[in-house]
Amino acid sequence: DLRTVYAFAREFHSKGPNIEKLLYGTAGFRTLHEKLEFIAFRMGLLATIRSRKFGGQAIGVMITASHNPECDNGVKIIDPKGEMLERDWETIATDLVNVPDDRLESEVAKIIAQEKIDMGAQSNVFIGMDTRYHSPAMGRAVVNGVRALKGNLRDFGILTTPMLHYLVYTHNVRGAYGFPTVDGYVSKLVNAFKRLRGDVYENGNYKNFILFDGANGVGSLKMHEFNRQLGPSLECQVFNSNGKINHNCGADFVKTNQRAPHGLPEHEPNTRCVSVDGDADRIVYFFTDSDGVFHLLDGDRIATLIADYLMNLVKKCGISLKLGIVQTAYANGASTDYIKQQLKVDVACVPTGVKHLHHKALEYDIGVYFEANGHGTVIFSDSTKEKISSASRSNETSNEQKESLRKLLLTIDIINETVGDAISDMLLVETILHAKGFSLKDWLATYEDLPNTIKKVKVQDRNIFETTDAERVCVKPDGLQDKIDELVRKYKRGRAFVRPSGTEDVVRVYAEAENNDDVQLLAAEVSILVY
Ligand code: NG1
Ligand code: ZN
Repeated sequence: DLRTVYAFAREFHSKGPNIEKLLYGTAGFRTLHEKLEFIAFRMGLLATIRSRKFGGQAIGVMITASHNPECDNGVKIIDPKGEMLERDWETIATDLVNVPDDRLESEVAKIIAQEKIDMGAQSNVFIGMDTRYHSPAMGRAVVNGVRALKGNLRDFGILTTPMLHYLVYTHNVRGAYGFPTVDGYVSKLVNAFKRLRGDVYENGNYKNFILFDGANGVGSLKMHEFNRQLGPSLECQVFNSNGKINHNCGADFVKTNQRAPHGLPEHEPNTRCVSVDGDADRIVYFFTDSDGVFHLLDGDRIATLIADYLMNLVKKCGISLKLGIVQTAYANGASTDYIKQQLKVDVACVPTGVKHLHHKALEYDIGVYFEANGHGTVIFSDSTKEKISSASRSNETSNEQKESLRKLLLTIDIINETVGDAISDMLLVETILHAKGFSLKDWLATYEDLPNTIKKVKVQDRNIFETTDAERVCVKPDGLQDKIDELVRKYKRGRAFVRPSGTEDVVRVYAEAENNDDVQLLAAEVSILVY
């Protein structure tokens, strides 16, 4: 009954006179939390309608602003296969959020008509949220949206973003991919991890101790649940678990500032450390060496480590599969060279935002995709999985090959293929370092990063900046790219690009060059052009 919807909106979740245009961006809607309640309500409506379109398959609504400061929040929708919301519906979501209160009713009716939704069909909305203090209020607004359209819902409370993706997907495939509960998720990952590790927890330079910066977010809470099941196989000491979310800590702080987070407990030099972000879908590794020098191992590193490991494993299995790595323009130039020249693996560059990376990775038998900031995962095509399981059943497969196939299958089980997942990525990296007998120093030695920096520039209107070629070339304003090229040419191994952020009201300037002084100069010069 659309009258009820309208009444709800007016009374509890009014948009009011707000006319600021809001966009469903790369991470859904994200802004100051005060501005978001009516959006959460409307996303509750939309998720209910979307679920009916799929005959009652679960649709997820996640309340989080990920690595943003505490004052921000956000809301995004998860599609039935655990993927990000389909493109066309991003536009529908944007339109729904931007109509004034008195047009909400007709806009909802329009969507129902256009999408031919049977409003008598089943509907299931799964809700999850991060640990921000305003997330429960946003969650209630989503609940009200779902109830207004008489949908069913399950509120899972505090969850990591990747957990909600997993729950939506496993529910819809009726457990084929794993048991559709948080416990089922933890067990799936930990069981595979333990079986790969075996009884020998340490190997060569690999020690089974790690320091885990939870960014004062949901990752720290959930890591405790993992720890209970991991037992002695991996000793993971969690810190930054109850302060202000992302404040002076977490993956974004560490990557952006290229320094260790606050709150790091006393430890031996060279100890393996990780930082995740506020909703635990991003991870970076780091350590401080015996000279007190900080070293970062970011998403590019993780991608190359995983690709190298999987390629060798596939080779040993005696099957042939095409593996590719997908990066964005933010990938360090040295990592791209290493992939091409040393790993000799296909590498693609796509625009920022996980959905672009995910989409491109689908083109490979095994697609490894990571943003430099540590957001990413690996996906295996259906035919790849079929090849692997039929090879492991075949009489022509040698025992040695069967052992490699067993490892490959377990590795797939550790991976959350639906979306980047900090904890799953960590367990995978730990498995690889253990198998190789690597310390972080050994891993770091595979290639040398070019010095680099990302600057934020506040501009009057970031929408005047337009890019092409996976954001590496700026086509508007006119002439800007030529000036950037001119600057870049002055620096050895120089590279720079500018693009408007999709999540903050800034233009981002990236620069890299052979030495740090050059990087700072180049970044400053390009920033002045933008400003
Ligand atoms: P924007 O604000 O569009 O640069 C940031 C990250 C992305 C991605 C999104 C979504 C950088 C440079 N950008 O996007 O990689 O993670 O947030 O959260 O890190
Ligand atoms: Zn995140």
